[in-house]
Amino acid sequence: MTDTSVSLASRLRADETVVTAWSTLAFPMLAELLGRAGYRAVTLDMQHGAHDIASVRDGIAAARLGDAHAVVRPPVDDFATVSRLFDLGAEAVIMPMVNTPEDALALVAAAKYPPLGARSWGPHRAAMLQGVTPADYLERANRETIALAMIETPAALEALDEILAVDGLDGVFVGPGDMSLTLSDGAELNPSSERVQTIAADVAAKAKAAGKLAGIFTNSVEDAKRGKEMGFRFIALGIDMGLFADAASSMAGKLR
Ligand code: 3PY
Ligand code: MG
Repeated sequence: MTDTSVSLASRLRADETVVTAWSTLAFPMLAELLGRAGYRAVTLDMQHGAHDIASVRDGIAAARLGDAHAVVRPPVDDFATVSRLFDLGAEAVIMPMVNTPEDALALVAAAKYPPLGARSWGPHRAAMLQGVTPADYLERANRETIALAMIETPAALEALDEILAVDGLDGVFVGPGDMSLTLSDGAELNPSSERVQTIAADVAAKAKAAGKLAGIFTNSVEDAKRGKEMGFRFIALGIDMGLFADAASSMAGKLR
């Protein structure tokens, strides 16, 4: 069971490893189920998953009910939604396809209140969910809401040092699938390749040197363990559809 009164930010900053489930099915109860099943965090995916703002609104509360930290990935370049996700109680946002320091600055502007950013005031649901007063929410917000920039293209790798230097950006999150696709100009999808994994290790080291958090998406227990050894502390492992399909085919196979 996760103690969600301890924030995701404080866990990660204390170098704790947090594994997140990846939620694509827009049924909030599944977010609760994943938390109750033992995941410390659940990431609701609006980029490739079926989540919309209503399922995310309910999914964030459901994850919390299941004692899991709620994280959301918004659609590409949808910076306005970032503020809204924090307003709804997300503890972290993973922005896909951040390719330039300007993208990272736009993320920080949406994620952080002044002086770091330009987030507009209205975290009513977040304060209610976390059981804090608006004043307490404001006092903690810039520290406790985590903005992560996905690094998953050659452009992002080229600009990595500048992205990591953006004040207010909490960290980076490697997308090895897109990285394999973009590095090979569409020829290969191989998130576990040595090339991608070597680059991922470099991203983790650079993030650490810059004093930023590092996360990664993984497709197997082996890759998750490898990611942890590389220094990643926020590790995605297990997509709801895959978990369900594996369990279903195993059960159906037993009955055949
Ligand atoms: C990637 O691997 O590209 C991702 O975005 C993971 O979802
Ligand atoms: Mg991706």
